[in-house]
Amino acid sequence: MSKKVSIIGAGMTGSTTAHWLAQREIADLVLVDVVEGMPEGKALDLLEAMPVIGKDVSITGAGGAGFEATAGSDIIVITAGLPRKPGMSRDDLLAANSEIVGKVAEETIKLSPDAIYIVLTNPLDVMTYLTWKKTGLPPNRVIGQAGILDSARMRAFVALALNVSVENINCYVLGGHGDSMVPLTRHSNVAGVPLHKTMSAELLDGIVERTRSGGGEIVKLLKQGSAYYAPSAAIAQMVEAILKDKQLIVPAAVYMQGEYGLKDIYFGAPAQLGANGVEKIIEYDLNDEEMAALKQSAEGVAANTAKLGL
Ligand code: TXD
Repeated sequence: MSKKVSIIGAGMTGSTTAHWLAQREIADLVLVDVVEGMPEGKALDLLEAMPVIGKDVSITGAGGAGFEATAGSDIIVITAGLPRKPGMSRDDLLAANSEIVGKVAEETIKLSPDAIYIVLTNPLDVMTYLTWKKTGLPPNRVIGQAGILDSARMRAFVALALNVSVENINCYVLGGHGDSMVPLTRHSNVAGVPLHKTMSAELLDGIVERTRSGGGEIVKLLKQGSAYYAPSAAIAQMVEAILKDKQLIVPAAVYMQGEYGLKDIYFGAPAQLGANGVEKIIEYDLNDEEMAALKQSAEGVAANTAKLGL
């Protein structure tokens, strides 16, 4: 039986997620949006591309928030909500997006009680927490996407600086998905060589800074909307890890139950993804400075999570 992945929010990240997933031919896809016609149109367009790339995938769209089409999903991806405008922080989106995401979670869980949720909507850590609360699922079945993207940005900048294949570059960005994210330079490496041994401290500092403001750099260039190719590629990697039970370790927003000394927040940490969603949270050996940076990031996430009043 085919697996089913429903993507709620057929905007830039949602439709691009469908694009990456269709190429992988791992699940039938449903695109849902409040806008009428748009998800149907995008789904049909993508479906018509399948003969060209030789993939047999069912792709359907449902406008007017037609959640019935999502019934029986194995994975629900939530990208519904507003993106940032130039000058806005991710946290500025909290009020508007919590209304949207809360409703999406409540409606979809009724139709897919066994689903695993992957959340993208900003402010990411808080929206993932909200989804967990509203669905009532165990925390391993609700995951937020941020860390793969933030780490991929850092990997891309290192690859550019060193002229080395992106495949050789391992970078780990933990913490909240915001300006206080924590790029772990000590744990990052180029084919096993610690990052700081491959470049000057100035160059590395510049890469860390560019990683932290990587989302804003794109928002500023686009002038309308925010990044979508890399974020959606990250979701597709998570979906694949779950559907294929890969036990893939990636940084993701996961529910903290004492790991890194943190509790009752969704927060970016290395997580092993498999058929049950989050199979395990990996704890790195962190020094005092790294722990302090994580703690500071966590305080921001906790303060924002408290605004939900849940
Ligand atoms: O790494 C990350 N976590 C992020 C987060 C990376 C990129 C984008 N990130 C956030 O995802 C971004 O800040 C936004 O909060 C979401 C979605 O970004 P996207 O770029 O896809 O925004 P769009 O193109 O505006 O698409 C959002 C769609 C749009 O088509 C709306 O009509 C729809 O969401 N929408 C809804 N769909 C279904 N149901 C409801 N209620 C609804 N409300 C809006």
